[in-house]
Amino acid sequence: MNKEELLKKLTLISVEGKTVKDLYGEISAACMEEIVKTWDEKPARNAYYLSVEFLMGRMFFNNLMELGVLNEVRNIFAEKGFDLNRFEEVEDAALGNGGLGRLAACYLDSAAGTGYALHGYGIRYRYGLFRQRFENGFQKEEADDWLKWGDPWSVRKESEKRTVRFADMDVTAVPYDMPVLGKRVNTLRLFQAEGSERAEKISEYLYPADDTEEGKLLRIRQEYFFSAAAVGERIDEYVKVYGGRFDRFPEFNVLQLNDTHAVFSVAEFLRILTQEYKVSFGRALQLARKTFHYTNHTILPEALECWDEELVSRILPEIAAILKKLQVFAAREWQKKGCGKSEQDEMSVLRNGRFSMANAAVFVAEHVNGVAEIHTKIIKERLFSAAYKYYPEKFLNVTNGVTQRRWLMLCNEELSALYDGIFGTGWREDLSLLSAENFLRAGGAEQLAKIKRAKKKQLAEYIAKSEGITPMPDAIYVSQVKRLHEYKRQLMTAFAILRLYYAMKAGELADFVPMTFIFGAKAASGYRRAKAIIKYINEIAFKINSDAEMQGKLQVIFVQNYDVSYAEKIIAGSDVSLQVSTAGFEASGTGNMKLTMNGAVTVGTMDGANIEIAQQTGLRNNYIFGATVEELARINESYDPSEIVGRSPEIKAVTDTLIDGTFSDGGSGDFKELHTALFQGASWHKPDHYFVLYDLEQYVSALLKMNSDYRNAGAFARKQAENALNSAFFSSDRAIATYAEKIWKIDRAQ
Ligand code: 26Q
Repeated sequence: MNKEELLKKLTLISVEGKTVKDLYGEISAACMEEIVKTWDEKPARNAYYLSVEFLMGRMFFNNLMELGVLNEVRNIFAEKGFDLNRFEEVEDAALGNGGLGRLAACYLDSAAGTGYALHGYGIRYRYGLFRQRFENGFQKEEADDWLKWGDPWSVRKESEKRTVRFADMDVTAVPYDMPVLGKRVNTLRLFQAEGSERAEKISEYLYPADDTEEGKLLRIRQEYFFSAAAVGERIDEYVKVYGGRFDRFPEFNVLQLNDTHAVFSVAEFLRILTQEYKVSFGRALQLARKTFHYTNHTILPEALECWDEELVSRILPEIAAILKKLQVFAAREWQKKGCGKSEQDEMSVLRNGRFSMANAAVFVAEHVNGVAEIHTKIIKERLFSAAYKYYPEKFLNVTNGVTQRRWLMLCNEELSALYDGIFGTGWREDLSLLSAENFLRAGGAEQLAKIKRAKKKQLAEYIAKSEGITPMPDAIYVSQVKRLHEYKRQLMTAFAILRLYYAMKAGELADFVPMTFIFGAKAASGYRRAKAIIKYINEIAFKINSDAEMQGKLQVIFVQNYDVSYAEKIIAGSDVSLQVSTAGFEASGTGNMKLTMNGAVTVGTMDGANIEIAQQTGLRNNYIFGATVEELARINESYDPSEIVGRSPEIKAVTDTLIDGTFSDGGSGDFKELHTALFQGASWHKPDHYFVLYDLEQYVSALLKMNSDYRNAGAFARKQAENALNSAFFSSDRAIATYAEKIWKIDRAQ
């Protein structure tokens, strides 16, 4: 890339009479012109990340940073009287729901950043994840019209479009390529569905749920659409060079399935080889088993995809037939291995008229991985225990990671500059060069505390501007930012806040350091209890924030439309990270890593990657509480939440607010429903399925311990420093290097 050339070009752009959108388009286009010249040739062996979601976030600042021109361009336009931060109005492309989609984006970033040829395949949704507004405390959803800003960072490849066939229609898949910048320039290829009004529907909306409550034909169409386009393209490219013998296909193509959402690509691969190239089913399967790898991201039963055979047969009869045949082949293999009947049932691809996409993936994939140590243990011992027994060599753990380029260098320039001063700039490419010891010796803790104050101030200003409420300047900023889900237990945080509130009203907690709780979360539009929890927290926020006695003491803010760009601000400006899922439910979490990287201490449970975070950064620097997986397994049968409220008038007072009229749910009955779920059970779950009340007391104690530790500013800064400086393991550079070495067997470009 010719940096001088680019800067010259940018200098020539005039700002007179132009809108933010005009300038955004022009500057981006000028950068793209340079980028496409350097778009790398692919090496022989490439890995492909097949994901129905890529939550890329705003590309502008990231790409300018990667091009090494961000500061110069800032200055060039500042001189012209235009503040580049105006581009903060530009909406992100939110083509993902949450963790899984953002992980895909971090992985593309790290692969390009460290020089691995990893490319993405996905869907170019016309509308991304809905934009969230609160109306009287209720979540309202609005379409995310991200294209109104144009799409200057991708290139439509008209000549590379292809046809995807369904029984009832043909659909054209038109690729849009987005360069992913780093040491290499890789490609994220998103397919847009075209050809007819019905066809276009396929890529119109991202499914706004992170579970599958409503199994839908449209979802199957989406999954097959991009899976078939991707695999069809890989096969065509191969055949062009090597012809119709597929022996060497796995040598050049590594296909990583981001959860089961792309498992149709396996069936499509088998279909093309057997039907179009007359390869035998057995041989095609052998090849598939050297090509595909599967990552599991959830053990929630409602999120494990099972599709009705009838449904799949209706629109994809050949694919249904292939999946059935897969079941027959698998059963034959299991028979040979001597698997018992119940084991075979547990592993079956087709059972009771439903295809299990996870079992298909596990059977075919060469590798199956979980995303944190505890999660991998759970999939080995519980979710896929039979498969683990017969195919132990397939299973491995790759703990998730996050890219320090976006989640440190971009969102926390101040901390990054401090690191440069102490360590030189090498840490930017190798986070493990950070040393807590050297940092502390250089007086880093005090500096970090100063930076944290600055980032809190920036965050407070941003929240004030966006939400119309100003966070207290000297409070502890305590954040819980993630999708709204019962297992993530935002409701438990709400109860904990109420406990603190009532205690203070009763004149207790004299030494309490002021706290501002910051929530960010979207609820799936059809997930009633999740929406009720949002309303409940907003009611609590309203009550506490308007209570004169709480001024300067306690504050609750639920930000609207939490997205990647908002995350960048909250993550840099938080003192405390809340990671309080029910043990065994959060596969990994990645927000926990981002917050740790920015020096927040964790108040959290022994779940997902929290466990590894505590190991890496030290138990003494965090506040780990609550029941472990083992403990929950032990008490599960006998657990009775009403016993807890019977014992504790404080907890009773708090849960009663769901039904005693303290807060209004607008007459919807939603709060009552939350209460019912806690004490009677709901959705075929036992009472308090997520052990909210079981862990509540310990949660409050952990918060109070943290609060009292905060009084010792020096010691607390040291904790924050040890968290930030020991977070290298959670770089997605490490995760990608592990995938590359253990699963993909690909090398870094020299
Ligand atoms: C499936 C079928 C139909 C409609 C929607 C879905 C669907 C969509 C999204 C199912 C699941 C998801 C997303 C799951 C997810 O984000 N899981 C998270 O993955 C992260 C990255 O590994 C982990 O850190 C989180 O712990 C995990 O919850």
